Amino acid sequence: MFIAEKGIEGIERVLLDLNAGDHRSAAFTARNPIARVPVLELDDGRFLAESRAICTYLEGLYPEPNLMGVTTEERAFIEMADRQVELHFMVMIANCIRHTHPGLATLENPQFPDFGASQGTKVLDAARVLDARLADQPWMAGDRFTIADITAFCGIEFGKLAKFKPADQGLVHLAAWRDRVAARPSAKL
Ligand SMILES: N[C@@H](CCC(=O)N[C@@H](CS)C(=O)NCC(=O)O)C(=O)O
Repeated sequence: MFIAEKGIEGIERVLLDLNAGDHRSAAFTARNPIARVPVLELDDGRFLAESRAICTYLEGLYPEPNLMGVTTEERAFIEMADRQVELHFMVMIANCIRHTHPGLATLENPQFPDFGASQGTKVLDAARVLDARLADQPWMAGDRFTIADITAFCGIEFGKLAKFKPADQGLVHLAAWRDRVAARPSAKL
């Protein structure tokens, strides 16, 4: 989604089948020893993992449209919003699904369903905080669309596997924000 928002062309996409264990192959762990996607292969043959690190790199190469902040102050506040939605919203959604959904049993072995359920409760608490934030501002980090919106949107879309829908919870601001992001061309890829 970040690549699409930037309009970057020419990055070849290689899809892996995680349930088949493609990311645990020797060929892939040579690229990222912790066996996680995504990984960006640079022209000089090095491999860059971690979504946010990849985004930082692409933001440097393709500064427009800016998604991570221009001034030091703006960069810091966008990073704060992005890390909050990643670590205190998306990770809980991921853990809830990874520990409760049968389709994730291959990746999360052993699963701890009680832990997953507790994470699901915390997702709702975090979602209420985000809903309150969006009552006062149009986007996750303030008055413009940024990487924090991409991270939160990916979390919410993943959350569908746990039947988490902001509208069903009465989170009207979060639901309206989600629909605004979903209408962007980058969300349709
Ligand atoms: N912090 C990493 C997380 C990467 C991650 O967990 N990716 C998942 C797919 S969304 C994965 O590779 N899962 C493989 C597994 O759980 O074995 C990032 O932001 O890139």
